[in-house]
Amino acid sequence: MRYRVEVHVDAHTRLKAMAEDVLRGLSERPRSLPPKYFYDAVGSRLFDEITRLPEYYLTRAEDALLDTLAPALMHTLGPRDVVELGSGFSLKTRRLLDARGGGPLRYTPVDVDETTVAASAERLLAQDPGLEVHAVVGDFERHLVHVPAPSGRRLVLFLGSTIGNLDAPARQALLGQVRGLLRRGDRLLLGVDLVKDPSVLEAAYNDAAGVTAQFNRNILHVVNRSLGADFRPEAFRHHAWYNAAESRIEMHLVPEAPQTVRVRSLDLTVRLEPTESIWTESSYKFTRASARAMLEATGLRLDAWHTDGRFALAVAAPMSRAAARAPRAIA
Ligand code: SAH
Ligand code: AVI
Repeated sequence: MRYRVEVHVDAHTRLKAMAEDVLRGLSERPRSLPPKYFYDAVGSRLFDEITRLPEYYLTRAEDALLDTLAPALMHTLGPRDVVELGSGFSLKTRRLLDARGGGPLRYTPVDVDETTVAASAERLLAQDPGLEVHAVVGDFERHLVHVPAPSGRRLVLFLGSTIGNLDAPARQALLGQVRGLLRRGDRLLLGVDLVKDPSVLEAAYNDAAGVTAQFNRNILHVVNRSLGADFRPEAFRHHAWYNAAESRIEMHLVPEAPQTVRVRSLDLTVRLEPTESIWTESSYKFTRASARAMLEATGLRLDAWHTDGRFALAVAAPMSRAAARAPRAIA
């Protein structure tokens, strides 16, 4: 059997988790919603559109880096087991899979959006006779324990700067789990967006065609549909700005006028004022030093750093237990 899918987010569990997250996020100040709820079928399609926008350089930059790096990486590492977190449409993954030059390989995409995972698996299997797909539909922060035992040398992919959508404690927790998926000789390939001129960063999240604004408002459509809320998404303004002190783009939804929102499933009523936004996403930007420190804090060694000056692909290896405990020499 070449295709297997395990779904770890049945509708009931997903709704329960979303209810808890939304209740917490809307009750706290600043109000917030977790970005993983952008990605229903519409949100995934809008993100795909974002990746082709002239202002959103991230995907093109990473794709070009992968194009250059893939043959040497796949040849040197020779993986037989590829796990990808937040795989989405697995478009860039093709570059890596193709570069192995055939041969058996098991691909394990892990993503919350089942529709996208299934469509991507079908496409990859049709194109690649040597491939076996064992998909895990779930939350990569909670369900990595369900990634099957390695079928050979493993390469874990975490592309697209999705690591940047997590704050520092969540990044550390997730990379710690990724470290647990790796054995000696295995590698992590991590895509990170770099700190740069704020005008370039802000343009990437404020495109002229307004697709990012639609993507941002989609989270309110998801909450309306899933939890019986009555947000009026069109009455919110998209606001994305670069917070240089925290090295992150912050994406917010600002009510144009006071709005009272009822969330039926939570028995919750919230009064939103134009002075208070809903914080929907952070997109952290890195330097080589900050990426290296982040990796080392979880027992991963920065092995190689490929960059075009805007985006970077970090190749990381698991440190031995002794090296992970030893104090780091100053570089
Ligand atoms: N890797 C692709 C897609 C990036 S978009 C690329 O580089 O273009 C981010 C992807 O991560 C989406 O497919 C979304 O569904 C998934 N995602 C976001 N949060 C997630 C979570 N907590 N668990 C699993 N998947 C998640
Ligand atoms: C998926 N993630 C890395 C994107 C980002 O750039 O933070 C999501 C996104 N948000 C707005 N535009 C794209």
